[in-house]
Amino acid sequence: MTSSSPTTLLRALRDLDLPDHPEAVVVDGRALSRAGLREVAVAFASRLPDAGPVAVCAEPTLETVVAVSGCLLAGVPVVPVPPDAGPAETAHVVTDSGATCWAGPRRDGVDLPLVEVPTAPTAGDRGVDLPEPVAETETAIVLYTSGTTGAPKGVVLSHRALRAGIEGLADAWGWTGDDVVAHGLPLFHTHGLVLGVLGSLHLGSRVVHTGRPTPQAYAATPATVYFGVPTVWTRVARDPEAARALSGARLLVSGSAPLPVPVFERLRELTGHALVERYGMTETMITLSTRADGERRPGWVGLPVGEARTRLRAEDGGEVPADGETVGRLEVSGPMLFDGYLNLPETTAEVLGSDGWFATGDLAVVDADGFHRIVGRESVDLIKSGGYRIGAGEIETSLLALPEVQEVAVLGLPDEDLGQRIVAYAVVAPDDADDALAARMVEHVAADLSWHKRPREVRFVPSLPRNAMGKVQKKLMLDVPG
Ligand code: MLC
Ligand code: AMP
Repeated sequence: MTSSSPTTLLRALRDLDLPDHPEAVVVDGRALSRAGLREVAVAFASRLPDAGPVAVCAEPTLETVVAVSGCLLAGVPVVPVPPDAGPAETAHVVTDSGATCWAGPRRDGVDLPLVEVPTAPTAGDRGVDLPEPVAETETAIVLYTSGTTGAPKGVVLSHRALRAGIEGLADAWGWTGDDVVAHGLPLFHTHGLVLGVLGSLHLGSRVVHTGRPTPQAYAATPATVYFGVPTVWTRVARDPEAARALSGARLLVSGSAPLPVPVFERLRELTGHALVERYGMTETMITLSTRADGERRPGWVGLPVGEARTRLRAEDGGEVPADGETVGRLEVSGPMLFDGYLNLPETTAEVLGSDGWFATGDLAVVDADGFHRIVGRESVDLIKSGGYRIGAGEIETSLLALPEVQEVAVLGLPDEDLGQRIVAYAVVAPDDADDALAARMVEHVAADLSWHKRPREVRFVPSLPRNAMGKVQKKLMLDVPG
């Protein structure tokens, strides 16, 4: 085993060496200072029955922040579970991760021991020692994310990966303890949890979770840095009053999906800010970003962040010229990469080479200055809707469980608000093809998988276009107007 330095992740929380604030972390209107958070997080960790992993029902609450922080301070792997995950998805995450206990609101079908999450110290909690830091190569978090087929995969990220990713962003964005970060994103993904919350607890900025990320909620939350997925920014751009309220910010940052150029332009008019756009993945943290002190170019995601390195490969594996035009497959390397997909060594080996380069599945161009533009994804089966990554395959599998559904193909169609909206093309008996079945299909996915994976639309079709091998020709379907 190679030796590794002790983790310094969550430095500002562990060391309490930067100025504290009574509202260092605010979620849903409830606040903790950093010292207060450290005390309850350590108390939570002391209640854990064993070395985990700990499944945390990651509602946007202070309890989620306490539980996740406690696990990280104690070096116990944490597994955030989407709070709206249906029984099938919850059971998969709990079983696949090998979680040994559950924190947060109970969910049907989960029979793990429940660990209470304190948000105020009780007498017995006082004076619990801060755990010694684990090696930074240890697993910090397992984030479940969709692939093109099958159930979500557990992305294993070490303390080192999170720290390297966050520190890269500190450099790119001039992000310091003087900042106040505001966002209203879910606390079970990279963007809202790892960057918004853990980034702040590492760098010492205050962080305010706004609740649902509405334009009004952002406008009502004073901050220096606002994070949003493009859907959030699209909605802000349609609300001039809310947009203008953000003019005094230091940075407005967009990521998790492509920011439409008209939204960039409209927000520049309304707020005076050219948004910082950054590109990342659950597997890689944030790879590319425009810089606080550099050029912001609409439609482009900028330069490698921190120690991240990128390269573009042609279909034959050859190099792609840095001419700003030739499209290549984007590959990434650096200390912020994941360690692999949990329990899936073969799937991991398909994308993460022994040379340390990870094939993202995204297509990009790079110009002579090293500026990158993301052109799209190689597979039509990975959908981004509202910034959520959703596999067409998992929705198809879920829908095929309904006896009426004979065949189904799920696509992400362009959508002004969500970027892509999930549309299910279903073959059913003519007598079954009615609104009631369509509504039941939507409800079925929302309950079986999760709310944000539900199709926004169901289209009944007589057949699906297939090639000679019987494979559905989704690219052909995308070209046909609905
Ligand atoms: C919401 N609703 C529900 C529900 N959840 N109803 C029943 N059950 C549930 N579980 C209701 C709401 O109350 C609301 O009703 C309506 O549905 C719409 O809610 P919404 O929250 O506005 O949903 P929607 O419009 O679909 O979502 C837009 C969004 C959301 C932007 C808020 O997509 C979102 O939070 N996206 C963020 C995804 C994300 O963080 N991705 C990062 C991945 S990490 P009503 O009646 O009030 O309208 C990553 C790496 C990187 O990508 O690079 O960052
Ligand atoms: P996730 O694992 O949920 O983080 O999703 C990662 C995917 O989101 C990437 O592979 C990209 O396809 C997409 N993505 C993230 N940020 C951007 C961006 N700024 N522009 C375009 N696509 C993005």
